[in-house]
Amino acid sequence: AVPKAAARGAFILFEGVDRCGKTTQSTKLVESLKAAGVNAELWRYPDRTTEMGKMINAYLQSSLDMDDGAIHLLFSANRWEKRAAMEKALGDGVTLVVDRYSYSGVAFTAAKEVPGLDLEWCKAPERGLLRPDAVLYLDMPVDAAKTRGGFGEERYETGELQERVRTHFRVLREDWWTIIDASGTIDDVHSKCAAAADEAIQRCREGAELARLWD
Ligand code: Z5A
Repeated sequence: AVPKAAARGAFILFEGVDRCGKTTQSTKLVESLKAAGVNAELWRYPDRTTEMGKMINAYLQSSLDMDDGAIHLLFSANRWEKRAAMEKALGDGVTLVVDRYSYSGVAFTAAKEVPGLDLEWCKAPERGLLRPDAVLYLDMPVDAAKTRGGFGEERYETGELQERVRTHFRVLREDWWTIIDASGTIDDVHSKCAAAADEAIQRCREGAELARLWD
């Protein structure tokens, strides 16, 4: 008999405004998946470790200036440079828990309201990248997120821009996303994330195919 192909891993994405808890929850989810015997890894965008990522890091920390269109394309290229590695890991059965991705890319650039860089322009370079199997959108008013530690240290961390980012996330939302109230305790939010992740992992085990943005 032909051996059955191993199940692929799931692509589970965390999105939401700054300080809503994406890093906390994505880290916790990977720990709990590993403890349950799931082969899981934490990835994040921007990936500041690559050459492109280093330029993005310098831009975010305001030590480098760049045209708004150019930095948008660089954030996108930072996902494209990792696309094949993501696809390989998923194919090898690794579940990828990802902290931010294309939706942040589109929501942030569109929120800058630069003439010509509308939502459709922002989405264009993202088309063809892998589509997540689940988006866990941590929902939280910007005013509440602002009270959490660390807000205000990087380029985009102003209340006004974050409000517009939240509005754009709302436009980008699709009905298959899981919207999670991020104002609960870390454990409450985690249990909701873990349930949604289990469901996505199960779907992938049952043969759900990888899709692409924005098909
Ligand atoms: N950006 C872009 O423009 N284009 C792109 O394509 C991409 C990104 C991918 C860097 O992102 C910037 O790049 C970001 C978007 C833009 N700009 N901004 N602004 P980043 O992911 O590197 O940003 P970050 O600074 O690492 O993460 P964050 O979004 O600011 O935070 P978070 O990950 O959502 O939250 P956290 O670090 O888990 O938690 C924040 C604090 O709250 C921390 O002290 C926690 O202990 C606390 N916390 C967390 N959960 C709770 C609960 N439930 N209760 C109480 N306190 C909590």
